[in-house]
Amino acid sequence: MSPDWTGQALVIVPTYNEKENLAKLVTRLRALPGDVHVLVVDDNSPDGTGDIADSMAKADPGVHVLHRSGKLGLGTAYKSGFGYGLAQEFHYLCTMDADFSHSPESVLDLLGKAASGYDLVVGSRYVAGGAVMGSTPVRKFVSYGANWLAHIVLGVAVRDCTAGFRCYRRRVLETINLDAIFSSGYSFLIEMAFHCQRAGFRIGEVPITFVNRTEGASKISKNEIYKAFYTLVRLRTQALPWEWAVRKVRRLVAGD
Ligand SMILES: Nc1nc2c(ncn2[C@@H]2O[C@H](COP(=O)(O)OP(=O)(O)O)[C@@H](O)[C@H]2O)c(=O)[nH]1
Ligand SMILES: [Mg+2]
Repeated sequence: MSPDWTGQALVIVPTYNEKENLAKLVTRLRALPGDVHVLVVDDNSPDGTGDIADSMAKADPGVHVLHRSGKLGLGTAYKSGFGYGLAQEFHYLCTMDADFSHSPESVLDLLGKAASGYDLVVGSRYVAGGAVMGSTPVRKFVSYGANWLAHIVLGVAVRDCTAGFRCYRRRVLETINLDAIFSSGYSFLIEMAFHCQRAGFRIGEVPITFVNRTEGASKISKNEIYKAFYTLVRLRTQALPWEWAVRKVRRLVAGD
């Protein structure tokens, strides 16, 4: 029997000014097999995205909405979504952008792999079969560079640790102390990948074709790029004393 997630999956979609994309995206997600629910986490988008989400939620109990007071960052939007999804007893909590960079149908690939025994599944541009379409050379360089640095500096094994297209099993989100995650913005993704690996969770990747958005504007700023570098340094320096202590205890136990 193939793994089943029917009625157990929630896709968290953080939104800030996504009025061109949201209704189409939610419709495609709700058309997936297995009654995949959708949670929109909207930060009081000035373009009225929150109202679109509300009217869809009114018409379909499988659509949920969280409204926040203002633009509080991508990382904290994920955290709010996780809190909601855990309280509602979902077992698979996925995250994706609202802008169709992540194909709604590929959610099934994430869920399939998670349900087959993986704790975190990442929709990855940088594994065999993955691709990037329509991105500018600068953006490609930044994304590739951030991933390379996360690998070199932090030892993160996930090939695409800045990807926001993910599926977490609920036990991951119950185990990792989300309140202790420092990053409020895009760096949250690197930080979560790092903590999941350290906690020993089984992490898998499925190839995706990332298509740069054609509607609406990207919200990533230069500031977020600087913060990502700071996150790498911060996590590295925090991790060092801890690793030293583990090595010491291991040596003591081994008696040398
Ligand atoms: N709720 C919320 N959503 C955000 C925020 N910043 C970005 N987003 C959403 O997060 C997703 C990723 O942002 P996006 O602009 O696509 O980033 P990019 O793909 O790196 O260019 C999109 O669905 C955005 O609308 C934020 O501060 N709050
Ligand atoms: Mg995007």
